[in-house]
Amino acid sequence: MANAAGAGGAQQADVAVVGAGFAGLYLLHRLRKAGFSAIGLESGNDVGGTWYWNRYPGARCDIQTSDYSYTWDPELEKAWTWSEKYATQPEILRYLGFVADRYDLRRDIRFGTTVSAATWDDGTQRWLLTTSSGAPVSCRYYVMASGCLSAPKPPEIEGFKDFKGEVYFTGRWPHEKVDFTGKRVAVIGTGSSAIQSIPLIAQQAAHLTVFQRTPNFALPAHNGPSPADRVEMLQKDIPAFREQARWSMAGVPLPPATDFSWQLSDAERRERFEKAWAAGDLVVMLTQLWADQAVDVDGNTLVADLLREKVRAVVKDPETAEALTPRDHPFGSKRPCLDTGYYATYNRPNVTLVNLRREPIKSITASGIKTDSRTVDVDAIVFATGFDAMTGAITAVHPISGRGGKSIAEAWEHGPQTYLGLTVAGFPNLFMITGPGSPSVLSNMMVSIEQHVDWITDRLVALREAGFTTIEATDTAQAGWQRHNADCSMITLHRLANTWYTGANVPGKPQGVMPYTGGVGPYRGICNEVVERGMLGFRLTGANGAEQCNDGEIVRLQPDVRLVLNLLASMNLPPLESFGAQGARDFLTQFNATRPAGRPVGEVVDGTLPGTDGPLPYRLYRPSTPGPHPIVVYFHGGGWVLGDEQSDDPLCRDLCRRTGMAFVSVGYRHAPEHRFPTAAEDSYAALCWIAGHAAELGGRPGPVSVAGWSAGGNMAAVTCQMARDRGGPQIAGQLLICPVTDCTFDRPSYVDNATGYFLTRSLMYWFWDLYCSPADRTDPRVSPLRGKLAGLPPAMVVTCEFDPLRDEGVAYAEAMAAEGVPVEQLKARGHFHSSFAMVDVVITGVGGRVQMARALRRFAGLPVEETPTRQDNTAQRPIQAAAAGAAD
Ligand code: N01
Repeated sequence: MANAAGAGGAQQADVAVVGAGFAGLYLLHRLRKAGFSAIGLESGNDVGGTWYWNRYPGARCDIQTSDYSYTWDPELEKAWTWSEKYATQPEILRYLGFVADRYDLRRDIRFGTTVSAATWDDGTQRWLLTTSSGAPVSCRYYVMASGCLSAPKPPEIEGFKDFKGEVYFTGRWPHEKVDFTGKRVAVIGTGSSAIQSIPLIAQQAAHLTVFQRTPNFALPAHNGPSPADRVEMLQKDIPAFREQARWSMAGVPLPPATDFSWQLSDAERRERFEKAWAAGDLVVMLTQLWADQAVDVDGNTLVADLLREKVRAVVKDPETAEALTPRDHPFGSKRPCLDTGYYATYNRPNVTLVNLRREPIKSITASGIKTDSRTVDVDAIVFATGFDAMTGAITAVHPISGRGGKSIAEAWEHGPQTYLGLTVAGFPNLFMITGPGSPSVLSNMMVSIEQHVDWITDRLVALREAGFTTIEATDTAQAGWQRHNADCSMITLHRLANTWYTGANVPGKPQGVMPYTGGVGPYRGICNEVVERGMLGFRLTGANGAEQCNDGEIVRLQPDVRLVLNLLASMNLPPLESFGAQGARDFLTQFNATRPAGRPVGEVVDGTLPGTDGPLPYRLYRPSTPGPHPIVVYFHGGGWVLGDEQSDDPLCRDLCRRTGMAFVSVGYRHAPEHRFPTAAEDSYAALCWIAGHAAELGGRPGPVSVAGWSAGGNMAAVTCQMARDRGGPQIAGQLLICPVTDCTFDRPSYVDNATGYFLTRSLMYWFWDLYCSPADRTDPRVSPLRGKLAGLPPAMVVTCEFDPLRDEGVAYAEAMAAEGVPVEQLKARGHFHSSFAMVDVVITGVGGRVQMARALRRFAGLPVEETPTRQDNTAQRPIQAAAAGAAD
């Protein structure tokens, strides 16, 4: 309980909490249990938050209520039973009232009170809050539990004030019953609120006119009792169910689909889709169809097309059906909706849809709404026009002034900047629950709210125990978090739509994906890691000058690279070199069998070609476009010891599709059976044969290009030097991906990345030892950096930040450039040695491979802007931007 009086008449509290919704109530409960005095400030006259304000007809949750409940007290879970799969707003509000009573929370909340200003005082190291009623509040910590969708967007339509009829906002619905019987009603907007309310308003109104700017994807809720399988799953082991939700991607215990769309037949895809449609569950439709549905435009289009069919199947008037069909954004990139009879409502004779894309609203008049081509007179207008989401409740409601008097609105002038979505540099002791930069609205809010409340409360306890009184994010940590968020947003498709997730719905708002798209489980892991690493990225201060600042960035790896490396670390594998050569080969075969199969290309042909000492296998990948195609001779990775012509299959397929060029992957012989210079000589012999038999392979005669990854990059570099020195063949260009270029092991990347990034320093030592005796190591056929570099073909050299081979790749690129070779470098930030080979696993590698494909096309004299297939999630935006996501 907060003290009633203190210095200057302010009410004193350890913590002030704005908002008495799900977040605020749980926080007040936890703070009290932890022995802090706390005061809740709530503008509504009772608890409920979003469920207090959003009382419009049809308002329900759209995450199953079994998942949309508090989980922090097992007794509470037993004490409440939801009546439906998706509870109504009144039932959810009753639940929150029940919780407030059960834990006696109302006594700490000042209702009907808004904060008019919050100011940090550096002298007292406290926040001072002025409020609309009651005494000001002085608190050590200030927590915004004010919700993500709680600041309704003002109606920015001209003439709004002239309307003489009834006006309603879905987000501020009156507490009294609203009766539309016999009335002409307009609804503006077709987001979740509109889609829930339109069918019910249509049942009452004499006529309903819906003004739609952008159609949205909506699925039937199939509401009713909670599904038996769900109830059974929950009841079988409640703690396990909850724990699984906490570590999932979306906060619901559903492991994501693992099959890729191209591995399924049309019939199999339809079957999955219909099953998801029948489930009536957004999370099922968003995550359970195929692995590429949320990360790849093509995989997503397959779902979106099936959803679009459903609209046509219900809505009888074809023009109305077309207008209701979303075509401008991938499914899931804008918040999809759950409906009950939404599309069928448009078959009613008393409902009209006005397509604002065809006839925009010009103004609101005294009697109705005027578009470009008609005036619709109405008795009531319902604004279902949404919210100034995520930042609105923090910047637009009251000024929050931090260190030096700077307001948070100023700090976020160009978009929200946070550390972990929880704190803001320059605003000590300020926390946000589910703020921008945290998973919040892209997750089951219950899971995210509880995680934030627990994290904050645990930190406050730890600060108290350690004698610290302030906590503040550092600029470095915050900038790193922004970068990490931007990296995450390159994986999903949210950035491809204009939505409230990106700020696009509010005129003038800075744009960018605001919620964290990396998933609630990974996010939880990161928040825990911040603590484990000594409050990394926070400055803590206390009495007598006590200070602790462990500065740094919590995530420097690309998000998907981090997941891959964490997974590998959790497997606790012995070092690869400990298996011996054959054992390591067997391991690689098994490892490769578990990776996503590469995507289809026009044709794959296996064959042999004559090598220096007998036949060598090759695998030819032909694009689906008519040939002949320019040829790329490809050399696989594996440290001259492992791999074969098929072991980089997904990468070859990917580059074949992106370039529209034919790839011939060569099976050169390996050490220790065949030591240096066998691999180099085999590779050169294969190059000569392929160049000489281009037409036979369906290739375009003329210069070929070479490409390779890792030791294959070494082969590609070496064969270019051999071809130059031995009279051909002519090479159009070389793509070297993380190549071995030199036998020196003391460059910084060998030291910095010696362990922890899969390719280790000791594994490289082992490869070198098996392939090449020390006396041979300076030979340019294995250390091309030691060779003559003038006169080599144009090159693209790709290096990864967290790769022992990074610096020798950069050195090779620089040395070639110094000798006049045209060189393009791609320095992939946050990536590791295998990033670009792990196609469809390391999604953030897409931008880099787009850039590589452009280089290969340029080498071959093909137009680089042409995209042969629309296979990656970068297809809808400029390729340069895609590449920038992966590279510095
Ligand atoms: O708001 P919205 P909402 N002229 O922003 C249109 C959650 N929620 O309140 O798309 C004409 O989605 C706007 O058009 P456009 C849920 O997360 C949950 O419906 O910008 N039209 C859009 O159609 C949801 O996503 C539940 O082109 C204008 C609509 O108004 C979030 O809250 C229920 C306009 C606004 O849709 C917000 O949903 C309800 C203008 N000037 C809400 N301005 C549950 O079931 C805006 N529009 C849990």
